[in-house]
Amino acid sequence: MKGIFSALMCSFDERGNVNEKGLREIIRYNLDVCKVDGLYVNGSTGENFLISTEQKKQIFETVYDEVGGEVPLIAQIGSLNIDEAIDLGKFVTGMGYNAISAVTPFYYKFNFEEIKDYYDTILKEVDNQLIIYSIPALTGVHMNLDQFAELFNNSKVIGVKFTAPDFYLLERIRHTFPDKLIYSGFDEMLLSASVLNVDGAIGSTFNINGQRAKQIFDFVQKGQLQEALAIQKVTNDLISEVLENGLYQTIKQILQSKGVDAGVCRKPMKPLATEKLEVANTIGKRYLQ
Ligand code: NGF
Repeated sequence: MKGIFSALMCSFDERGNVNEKGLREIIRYNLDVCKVDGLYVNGSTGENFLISTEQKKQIFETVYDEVGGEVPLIAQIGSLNIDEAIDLGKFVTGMGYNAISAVTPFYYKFNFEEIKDYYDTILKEVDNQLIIYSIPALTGVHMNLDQFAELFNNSKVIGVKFTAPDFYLLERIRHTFPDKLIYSGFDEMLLSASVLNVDGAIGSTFNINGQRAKQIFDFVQKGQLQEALAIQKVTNDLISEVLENGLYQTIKQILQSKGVDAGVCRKPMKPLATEKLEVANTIGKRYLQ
């Protein structure tokens, strides 16, 4: 469960249906070319919050089938509808997913007691281990060290996917909970998080740039910071251009240019205009041979 996990992309057709053949190709690219250590399924990058329960299950099944035990799988089952979260948690647990993960409930500005109750309720019903998905910039949910401690009190909560640029809090969590799994969530900050001894990272750009992410992580583990920095620099050049051009659409187009049927993004995300398609292809050629 340690190392570089891709926040797996999903291939959708023009009508928003899951393209299973394309999804399998994305998985193979991740495993065979990017050589990632695991997959995080139906996260933000998987456009999870834009799809139906049936589609989520279809994706969980297809991924499980294609991976066939090659790497560990984490299923993001978090939903504002707690019944859906429990249903999905049971579904993936029955299939054999190594862990579940759930984004902190958002939109209604839940207080911390409600957030804690959300996780405890899921874990009473689902016989699996859980990784908290904390992404304050998108959810508006900011938790402090004491609140993480309360969530970690539940022994089935085995870690956190920490997607925030708060290295003070990250260091405090690492120091206070040496036995919990901590995954860094911002790919452009992988080196800095690795220095703080995170156990791994989960990210969108690993779908195309997983090999460099693995190198950064490995160099830091070996204490070779200058080597890690050189690769983080190229990685950040790539990430800046991808962000500028449209994050998920550009990653999909780069995959497409590598022969992977990555499809399009779900509405309301818009397809790339022609000039931006060309920019995406150029980024792919420049950084990912
Ligand atoms: O896409 C976002 C939104 N964050 C991802 C990652 O934290 C999301 C990150 O890789 C994720 O893991 C998931 O799909 O659940 C960024 O895309 C990357 O660092 C570029 O900024 O913030």
